[in-house]
Amino acid sequence: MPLFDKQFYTDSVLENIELHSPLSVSIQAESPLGRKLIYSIVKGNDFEEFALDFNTGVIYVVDELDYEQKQQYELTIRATDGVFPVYAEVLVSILVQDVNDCPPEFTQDAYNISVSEAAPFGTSVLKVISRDNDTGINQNVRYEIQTDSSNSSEYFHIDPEDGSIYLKRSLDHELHDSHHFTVVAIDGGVPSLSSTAHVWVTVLDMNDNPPKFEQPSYTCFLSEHAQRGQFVTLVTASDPDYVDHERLVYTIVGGNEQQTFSIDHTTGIISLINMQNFAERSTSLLNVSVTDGVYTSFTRVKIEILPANRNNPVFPQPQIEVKVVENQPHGTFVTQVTAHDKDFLSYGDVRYSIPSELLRETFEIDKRTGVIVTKKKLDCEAQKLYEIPVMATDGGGRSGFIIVRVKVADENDNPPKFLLREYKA
Ligand SMILES: [Ca+2]
Ligand SMILES: [Ca+2]
Ligand SMILES: [Ca+2]
Ligand SMILES: [Ca+2]
Repeated sequence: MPLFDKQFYTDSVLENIELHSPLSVSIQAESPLGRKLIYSIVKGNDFEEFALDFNTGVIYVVDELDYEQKQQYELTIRATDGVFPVYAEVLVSILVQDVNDCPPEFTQDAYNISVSEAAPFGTSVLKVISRDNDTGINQNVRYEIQTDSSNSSEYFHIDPEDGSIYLKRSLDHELHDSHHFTVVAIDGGVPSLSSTAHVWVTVLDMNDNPPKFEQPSYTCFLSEHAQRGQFVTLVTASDPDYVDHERLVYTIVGGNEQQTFSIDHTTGIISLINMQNFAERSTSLLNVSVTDGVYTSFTRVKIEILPANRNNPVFPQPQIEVKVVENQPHGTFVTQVTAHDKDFLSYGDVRYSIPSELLRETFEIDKRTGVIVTKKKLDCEAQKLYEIPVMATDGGGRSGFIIVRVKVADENDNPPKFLLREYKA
């Protein structure tokens, strides 16, 4: 009967061994009769990963081994006498050794998460998990964030040991409404293997900004003829927070004591609603607010009333009478007339004139002050009385009149005495 040189054999082989490589184990049996022996595998090679040289007993690996599938083989090798049907068997234990041939694998290729911009730094937002089918250091995984163009690594930090992702700083929906980065899992093999997964972060909007008026102040004009319900102006505010876009509320908070104006709370349209006393002042100044429910901002709305020319200039009396001593030099003061006009601006701005060409040869009026002076010496003997029509005209062409009666006094008399005598008579 053949006799093996060992009671059993062991060998180990890397799982990535090249096909048709021999194992290092040397199996030897001898025939006591010195006859030639033939080797064969009789058991443990169901899938024919191994082949045996029947002459030499050298075992070859002929199909791929995979530590992750099968870590050990027990082959039964038979040595048979070439002449007589006698044989002996021995066990060969083949241990498959792990090599780092499995990359870590994430449980998901992509992670989609939503994080509120109100979440403070340090918040844990996600935990990525990977598996590595190797053993030992070949399956020890560490995690990293791959730096990418959008600088997401400024915002996120990953625990290299357990894959937890934290906020390094709080997010800002208004700045970036989403982030994307890749995480990489790297095993400890030499050389190492790695794989990546995408992380998509949607930044949820919160109300963290105040609304702002498009203009710090508004000026608009409204005719004095305006009617009830008439559009006055529109104020508009914007809010960087998307969640507030439909939420802004406008209010008049000052300058509207008589409730002359109203504002539409949602559109910001200001209209005229109370006609009572509305044109009393030429300017109204409203303080208008806008709020998103938390933050409030203000603007000023100046409403200028454009006047209508409703009134004539009016003199206090229809006529006045004055006396001027004869023979005074030209330029002598005669009198000053004043007319009033209730309208605003140019419609209330009065100019004076003497419409009579004939009288303008003798008298002159300052068109602004209403001061009348003589243009030449008066002669009591030639004309004792002048009746000067004076016209006051406003910027809209409306006018009023006064008659200025000028009595010419005799210079031979002492004027004060003359007056006294006149009163007595
Ligand atoms: Ca591995
Ligand atoms: Ca492996
Ligand atoms: Ca807001
Ligand atoms: Ca926001």
